[in-house]
Amino acid sequence: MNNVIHFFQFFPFDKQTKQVMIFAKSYCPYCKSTKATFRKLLGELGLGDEISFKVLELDEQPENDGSLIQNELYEVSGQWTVPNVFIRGMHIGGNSDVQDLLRKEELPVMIQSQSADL
Ligand SMILES: N[C@@H](CCC(=O)N[C@@H](CS)C(=O)NCC(=O)O)C(=O)O
Repeated sequence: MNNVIHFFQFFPFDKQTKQVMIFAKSYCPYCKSTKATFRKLLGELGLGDEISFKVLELDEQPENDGSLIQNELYEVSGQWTVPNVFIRGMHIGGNSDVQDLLRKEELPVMIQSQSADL
């Protein structure tokens, strides 16, 4: 039996759990933008301690685990590119989606709202 890592090991699908999960690649400029956006926003909202913010760099995983996780991400979300962002287990999309939500002032709401609102 091998030790294949599955992407779902990295975040709970419990919508009550306040978590932002970003699948990224360390060299990807879109990922850098998304990570910076969330770090800034969580800081501005004073939620740095309250919300778990996780980043998994696919290109820094051992062996070909990153590719396997990327395949699974595609199966689950229909999205192949990174960043691939989830809030409370809900698929949000890539950097352009994140920046759109930020512009429309919907991102803070999505981060803060209770599960019933989503
Ligand atoms: N429109 C996408 C662009 C993302 C994108 O093109 N990411 C590149 C890496 S910089 C990618 O995932 N390429 C395919 C791959 O790395 O497998 C977004 O806004 O997130």
